[in-house]
Amino acid sequence: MRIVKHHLQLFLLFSRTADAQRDDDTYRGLNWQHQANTFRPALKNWPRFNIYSEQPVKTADLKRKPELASTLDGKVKIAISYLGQHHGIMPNTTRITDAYSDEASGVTHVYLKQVVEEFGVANGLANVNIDQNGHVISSSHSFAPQLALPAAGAVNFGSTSGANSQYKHIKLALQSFARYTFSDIDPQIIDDAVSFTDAFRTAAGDSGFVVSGLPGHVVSNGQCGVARELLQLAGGQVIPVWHMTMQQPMHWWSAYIGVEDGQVHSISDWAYKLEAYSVLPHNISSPTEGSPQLLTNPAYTPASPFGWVTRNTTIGNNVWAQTNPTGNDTWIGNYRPVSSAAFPNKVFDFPLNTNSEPSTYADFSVTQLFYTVNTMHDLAFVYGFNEEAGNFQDINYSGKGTGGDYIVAFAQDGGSTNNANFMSPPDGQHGLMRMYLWSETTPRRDGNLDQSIVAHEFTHGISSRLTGGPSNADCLNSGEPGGMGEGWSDAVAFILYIKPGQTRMLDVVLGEYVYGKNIRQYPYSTNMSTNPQTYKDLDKEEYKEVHAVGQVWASMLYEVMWSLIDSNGISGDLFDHDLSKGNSIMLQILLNGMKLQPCNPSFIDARNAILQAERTLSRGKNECAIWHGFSKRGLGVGAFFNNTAHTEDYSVPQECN
Ligand SMILES: *[C@@H]1O[C@H](CO)[C@@H](O)[C@H](O)[C@H]1NC(C)=O
Ligand SMILES: *[C@@H]1O[C@H](CO)[C@@H](O)[C@H](O)[C@H]1NC(C)=O
Ligand SMILES: *[C@@H]1O[C@H](CO)[C@@H](O)[C@H](O)[C@H]1NC(C)=O
Ligand SMILES: *[C@@H]1O[C@H](CO)[C@@H](O)[C@H](O)[C@H]1NC(C)=O
Ligand SMILES: *[C@@H]1O[C@H](CO)[C@@H](O)[C@H](O)[C@H]1NC(C)=O
Ligand SMILES: *[C@@H]1O[C@H](CO)[C@@H](O)[C@H](O)[C@H]1NC(C)=O
Ligand SMILES: CC(=O)N[C@H]1CO[C@H](CO)[C@@H](O)[C@@H]1O
Ligand SMILES: [Zn+2]
Repeated sequence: MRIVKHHLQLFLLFSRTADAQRDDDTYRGLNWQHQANTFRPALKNWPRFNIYSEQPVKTADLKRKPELASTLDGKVKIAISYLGQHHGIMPNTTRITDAYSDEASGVTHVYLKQVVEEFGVANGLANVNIDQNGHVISSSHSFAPQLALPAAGAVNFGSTSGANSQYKHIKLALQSFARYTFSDIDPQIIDDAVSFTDAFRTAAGDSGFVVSGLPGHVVSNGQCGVARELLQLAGGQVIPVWHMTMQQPMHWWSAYIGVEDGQVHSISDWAYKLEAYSVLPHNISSPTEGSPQLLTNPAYTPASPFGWVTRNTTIGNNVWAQTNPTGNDTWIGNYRPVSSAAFPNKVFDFPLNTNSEPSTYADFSVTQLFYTVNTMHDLAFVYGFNEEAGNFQDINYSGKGTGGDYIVAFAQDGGSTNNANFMSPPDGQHGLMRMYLWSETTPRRDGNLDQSIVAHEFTHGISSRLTGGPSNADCLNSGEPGGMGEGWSDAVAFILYIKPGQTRMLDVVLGEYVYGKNIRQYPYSTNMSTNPQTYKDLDKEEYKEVHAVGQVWASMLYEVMWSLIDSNGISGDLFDHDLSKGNSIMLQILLNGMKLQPCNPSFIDARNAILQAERTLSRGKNECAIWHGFSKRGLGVGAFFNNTAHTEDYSVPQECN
């Protein structure tokens, strides 16, 4: 294990003394409202362009030529004519790539590609749909405007004749592709082994050649198809690109690489994978709230562009999940459930029977832990705990931050009981999560099934990496800062499970599924009798322990959350990242505040960072709501502390009264 001891930080859940395709959304189908999105993962400056689409029309101009409606050829003519009349597209600038009549619907689909000389524009596409009577029912196109196109004869692929003169450009492109996929490709290998054959044509009719003799770790069969095409860039220019297609065991890449600059402008993976997990969904915190469901492709693409699983088991870029009955530190060889589906699909569908001992549902348990940690990774990514901010990922696709640090998550860890913990070293070293069994009930219960506990543990990773920067893991270790670390973890755990319809009357207890009762002294509540904790409590002897301090901090954050929800409402799905809603604002300013605050923050530093985060996010619109939340529990404008005492204050700034 690469955890350096003096950087090691162990966060316990609680202290005994105080008592979470095609069917992937690459293919958006003919949804007229969407921009074409055939390119992924989203590269910076990836080509975005407008789609001009029409809603279905009731009448068409071509009613006058019913004879055309009886054949496919006729319908293609209708399509071409329609594009000319309605979109100004000249027939000599198009190539028909596909056309067929769908038997079931009777609709004829005509697909076209923009061409300049003989070269297709990869993202200059059109389609026209025609009903049985020859009426155009809808159409769309993303053709580059004529003005943006290269002048006649100006399209340059090094030389249009012969592959060898294009060699240096191809070499540049291959190196750039290899870098993108994190494989090494020695220029010498290209020099020595590569050969070119003029014999390649894409399904869409673009021509090029085949490059052979490439290293096996770059392309499985050593071969790569290279077609000459054009690409519209975000800025509107249309440039020559190599359209390279390369097959690897896990991927089948389709990349568009600039001829001149060797830049990967766009890349997509034809390996559409199905990932399915039978688990408690992310908004159901434990088996008492709901039953497992089979979820397909739950990965959130912007955060996990290649899905969650990189092999046939619970191993991926964000987390490796496995059992750990010995409680040891090693994970590579530990037990993991194996997908029941044939590669590249992955299906983890295992039974859960909570009436029997956890060991009987180890497969389910590891699957659940893998799902919950990945979900937390993706959600936190959406709210800014990304590669640059030091998140936990093996490969950092953005090239920012440090990779090599997926989370090692132990399910049913035998090292202890009735607890959970997380170790969070600096960016670049694995986070380590241990989930123990709980012995308060018969049969025993499994901490993995309580997603709020996993969320709590994961949040230690967020707060630890965001406070003081990704490479400093020593900012929330003990005392008040350490206590706030516990508080943030509880806070994220309750924020995740707030649902539309709930109000500030809601009291939240944590860990009830595994522990039979609240693992904290008081429920999180906006009722001061139910939860009386205030800033001044930090002076009490029993509040010297981090989880006790954390309860005070989280109790304040609970007030702030409801204050924000009272004025902004509740988003039904935090993944929507709807920053007009109270629960989403809350999660966002918590994470932004962590990035803003100093190392070893005091309550006051952290409160101020949250206020500043709000000002940056919403220009003070919610500032008073935040003050009301904090001041209710003694952290008002006049609160202060010195080495011996915390002094409460219940006031808010004048403009908030
Ligand atoms: C396409 O046809 C139009 C009209 O016939 C003509 O003006 C234009 O120059 C042609 N464009 C090309 C690229 O051949
Ligand atoms: C969980 O989220 C899904 C999708 O947003 C929603 O359909 C479902 O009703 C939610 N369940 C609960 C218990 O909130
Ligand atoms: C899973 O993958 C491993 C390593 O790639 C392989 O050895 C094993 O046979 C695979 N298991 C199944 C059931 O496909
Ligand atoms: C667990 O670690 C201990 C101490 O390092 C070692 O003696 C023991 O063999 C390990 N057990 C297993 C099953 O790896
Ligand atoms: C707060 O809780 C107390 C004790 O449970 C209860 O009597 C009181 O009505 C509650 N207050 C509100 C405003 O709900
Ligand atoms: C700390 O603040 C308290 C409350 O204002 C005060 O009574 C005490 O004297 C201060 N202690 C020190 C060492 O300044
Ligand atoms: C492990 C990993 O992915 N590291 C990469 C993160 O990004 C930087 C910058 O591109 C690379 O140098 C690392 O190799
Ligand atoms: Zn904790």
